[in-house]
Amino acid sequence: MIDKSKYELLFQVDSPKDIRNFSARQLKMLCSEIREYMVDVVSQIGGHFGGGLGAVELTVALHKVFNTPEDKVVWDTGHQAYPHKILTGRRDELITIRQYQGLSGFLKRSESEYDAFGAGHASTSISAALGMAEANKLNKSNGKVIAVIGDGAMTGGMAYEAMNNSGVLKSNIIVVLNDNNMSIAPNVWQISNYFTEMISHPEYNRFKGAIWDLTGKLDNFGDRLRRVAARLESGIKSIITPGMLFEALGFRYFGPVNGHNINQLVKLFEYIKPLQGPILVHAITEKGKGYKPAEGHIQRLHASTPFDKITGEAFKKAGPASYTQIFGEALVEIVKENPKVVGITAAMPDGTGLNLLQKECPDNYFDVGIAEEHAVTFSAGLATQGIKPVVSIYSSFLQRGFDQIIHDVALQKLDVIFVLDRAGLVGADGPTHHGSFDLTYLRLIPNMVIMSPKDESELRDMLYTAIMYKDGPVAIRYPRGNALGVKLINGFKELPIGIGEILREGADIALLAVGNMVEYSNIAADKLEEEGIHASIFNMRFVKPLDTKLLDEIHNSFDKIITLEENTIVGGFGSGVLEYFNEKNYKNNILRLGIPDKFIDHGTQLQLHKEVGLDPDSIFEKVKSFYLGNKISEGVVA
Ligand SMILES: Cc1ncc(C[n+]2csc(CCOP(=O)(O)OP(=O)(O)O)c2C)c(N)n1
Repeated sequence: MIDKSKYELLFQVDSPKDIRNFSARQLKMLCSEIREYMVDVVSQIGGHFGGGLGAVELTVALHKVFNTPEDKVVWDTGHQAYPHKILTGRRDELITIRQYQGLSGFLKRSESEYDAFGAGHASTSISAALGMAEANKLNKSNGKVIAVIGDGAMTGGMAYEAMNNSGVLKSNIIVVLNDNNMSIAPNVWQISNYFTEMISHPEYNRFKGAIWDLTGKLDNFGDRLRRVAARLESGIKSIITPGMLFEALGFRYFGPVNGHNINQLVKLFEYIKPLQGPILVHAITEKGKGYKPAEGHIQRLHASTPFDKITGEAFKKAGPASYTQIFGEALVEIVKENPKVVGITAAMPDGTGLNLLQKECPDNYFDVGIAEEHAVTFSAGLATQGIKPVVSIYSSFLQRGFDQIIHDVALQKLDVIFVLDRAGLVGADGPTHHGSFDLTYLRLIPNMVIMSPKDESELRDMLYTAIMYKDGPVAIRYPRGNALGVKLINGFKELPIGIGEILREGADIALLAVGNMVEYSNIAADKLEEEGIHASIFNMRFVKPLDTKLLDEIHNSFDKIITLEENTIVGGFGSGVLEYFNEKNYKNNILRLGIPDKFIDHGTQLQLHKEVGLDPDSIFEKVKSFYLGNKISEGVVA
């Protein structure tokens, strides 16, 4: 699949040690071979793309200059680390990335000693690197610690908390700001406007040129001149450079540098390597650098399914519209009728479907940056003034806003609507991105209404119901991927809060399902029929408040009951049913099916559903065994 013969250097590099003696010419050549290899691999199997292409020179320069893995490079978010994986002994395995049992698409400490810190969620690198730098002090180690963070990740508040703390501690930490002016969508980082203005200022460029002339000659002069030069440099910079913000936080600022000039980067990293205290290197890069079809389409090629190498066009799979699309369209319909409704995204307009609102009703649309916790409290503020915020955040990213949901929204009973896309197992992005916990972390919050649609038509109605509800926060959660393709009716229907429905009647066993598990239960029930087992299926719709009237009826009619949810088995829907039955002293046999209490790796959604026993076939087997009184290997029997 990969023609190795066209690579002159790449297949000689098995670890960073192999590049430490490379000449300037070889480094340049290696960079272009890494790019070509990334295009070769990712076009075949899909994956994150633009960020890695933009970080090639940074990666090579860091591994050339620093003594990794003893020196620690902490990559923020981790999607841009493909070149890092290629250089650190995982070149041949790259073809397995994001595939079941293959390499992770992000950083993973258990995968390589070069992955200094696990990642997947943004804005964590500086905090982690700072911890390592302080640990070095305590351990009396001289190891260097470098955090590499994108301008998108710099929109997350945690980065500033960590920088502030670094400045106070005066830690030996190097932060490389990989500034390509893009998040997944165009970045909403206000500071980048300031940078752009300063960088294009002629006076700044004159001074910068002079400083670089001087620092370029430093090797020929002694330490004293180095110190004088550093003072001069910082004196001038404190007046005019774009680094004033960082310098105010206690960082020495170097930049902006061309993040694609490998030799300049190597020189700079060699210069700063012996320096003490917090340092920030500001590298200007281009997302998708070096791959023509990505230019201008970089949003699409942030991460891609397999694509045509020549045109960059993704090979599309046909199928029903996604839940994301249905939600995005429904929200536009609602906002057009009711301009008090607004949509909020945390840097994921396309991923959440809010790009449709951005296009159709830009005044009702907010992208707040990669700042989920801020998104929640911002929405709470909007709600206090009679605006109806619909904040759409992936289930796993909303974990960031947990306290804000409790303290700023629910406690004040504010009408904020949380729309959780990517609930359940998301597939190739793996454990950092699985939406395994939301039913649990939302269910414990007073005043919260939680619903999950069985199909896209119900999603539309749930969104409308949430808009009409005026008694506090509502959460709607649905899975990644295509909906069922059911026919949609015009307009919306308001659903009664806390009321489920019976979808199928059978006297032998009751299946109580939420969300996508309703359809899976249906498929399993068809198979059970063939074996003479008649299951009733209840679409519970609401995880909170539970339909207790329906639960009472189910208690009266069935001995054996199974709950199904694509959420951790701990504390979710099934737990809620158990709690209710316990309160009522009901003694039915209950089996809970859900995601087991462990982190689930990556793979396709289908593979992962099979792995955890939540695909229709496994459900069929489990229901049958439970009904027949056999031992159940997965799932929890009360
Ligand atoms: C907490 C969190 N929210 C959202 C995301 C989704 N996400 C992944 S990469 C990315 C953009 C990152 O932009 P930047 O840091 O500039 O890196 P680039 O890809 O541009 O190199 C976003 C929003 C995430 N990984 N973590």
